[in-house]
Amino acid sequence: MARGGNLRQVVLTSSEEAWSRAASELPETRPIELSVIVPTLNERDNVPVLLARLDEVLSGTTWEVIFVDDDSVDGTAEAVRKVATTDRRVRCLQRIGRRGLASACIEGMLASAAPYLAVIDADMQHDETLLAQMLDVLKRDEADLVIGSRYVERGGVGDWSRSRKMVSRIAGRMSRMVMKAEVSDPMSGFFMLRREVFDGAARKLSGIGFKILLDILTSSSGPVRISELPYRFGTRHAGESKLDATVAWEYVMMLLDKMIGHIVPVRFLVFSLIGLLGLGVHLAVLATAFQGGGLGFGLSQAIATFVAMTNNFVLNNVLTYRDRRLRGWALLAGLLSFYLVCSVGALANVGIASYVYGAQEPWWIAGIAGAIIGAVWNYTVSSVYTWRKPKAS
Ligand SMILES: Nc1nc2c(ncn2[C@@H]2O[C@H](COP(=O)(O)OP(=O)(O)OP(=O)(O)O)[C@@H](O)[C@H]2O)c(=O)[nH]1
Ligand SMILES: [Mg+2]
Repeated sequence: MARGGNLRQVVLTSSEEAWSRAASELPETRPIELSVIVPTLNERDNVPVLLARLDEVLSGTTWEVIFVDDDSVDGTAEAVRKVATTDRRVRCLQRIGRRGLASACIEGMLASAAPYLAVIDADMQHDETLLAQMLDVLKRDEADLVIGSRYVERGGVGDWSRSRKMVSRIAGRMSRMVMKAEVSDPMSGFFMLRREVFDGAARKLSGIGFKILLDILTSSSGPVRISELPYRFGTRHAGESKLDATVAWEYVMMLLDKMIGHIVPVRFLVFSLIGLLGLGVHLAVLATAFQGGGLGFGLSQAIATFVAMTNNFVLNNVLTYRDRRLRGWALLAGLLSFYLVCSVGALANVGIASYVYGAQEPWWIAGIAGAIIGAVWNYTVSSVYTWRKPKAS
């Protein structure tokens, strides 16, 4: 990894030199030193406040801010673009039909050319006055990544409830399963790093969920020198929290992805586990309808199949594909396509199992082979047709 507090050395070809000369005659000539990436979801009223604060604390450097907005319904993107028409330092990257804090930060960083990158929330809970100090640490080459930490001396989590403190502590302990470096606040959403650190990690990032720093720390390609600066997590300025129970679930998915993602895609694993659960649901409904309800076997089996498929669809929509979650009419269309996909999957399952059984293999090997082929088919095809292009809510 390239080191040094100064900008990277770039060798220019003659045509690039001509371009660079032409660019230097434009009114905005100083190269950007720092890109501040701000993920946003319904943060319209926080935009002007954050901009004013960044303007104040970053006066000593050339900076830009990239808001990565997931098509907020409150007009956050419009508010950013309004300022951007007169202030070149402000940019909006609007994602349609996408969700996810971590992936938003990744795409914001990829959209930047600056040698230093910072990530900060839009709601003023992070202490933006730390940004200049973070930049100094990097420029003095004392570290490659600086974390705004709530868990070092003089840091703090503010007025969190006891349950939130406990969840945060448990999540911090769980992070040790995938992270070797000793970092007191790997769950922080407030940090600054050299672009080389990000570039080295970019292709290995899982991009799932809320915890982009942990994702970067566990994906880095070489040793990263880390510094932690204390800050007290503040109270949200305007708007509402986006934390909900599924954030915890996404965290588990991210950890699983880090641990076994190189062997089997974590989405496939979750999809298969839901499939297994679906089998249980199927048998329970079959038993109730056939034995308890006295319906004919064919009808009971058909009812059980529909209930199990519907159950699997709902769970996959909420858990496996939270980032592409279908809502409204798209939910209905998705359900119908899922029925279709699974019906073909069932045919493939039975066909393969019969073929393997016919080839003199034991019945259970034939059964497992059919189930695996069916699961792979259902997963692959539903990821293309059912959860491919969700509508943003
Ligand atoms: N682009 C994008 N931004 C998001 C998404 N979810 C949350 N954010 C933004 O990420 C930042 C952190 O989200 P918050 O809801 O404030 O989460 P938090 O600070 O951990 O929790 P609170 O203390 O309850 O505010 C905010 O700027 C949100 O607008 C998302 O799915 N996409
Ligand atoms: Mg917040």
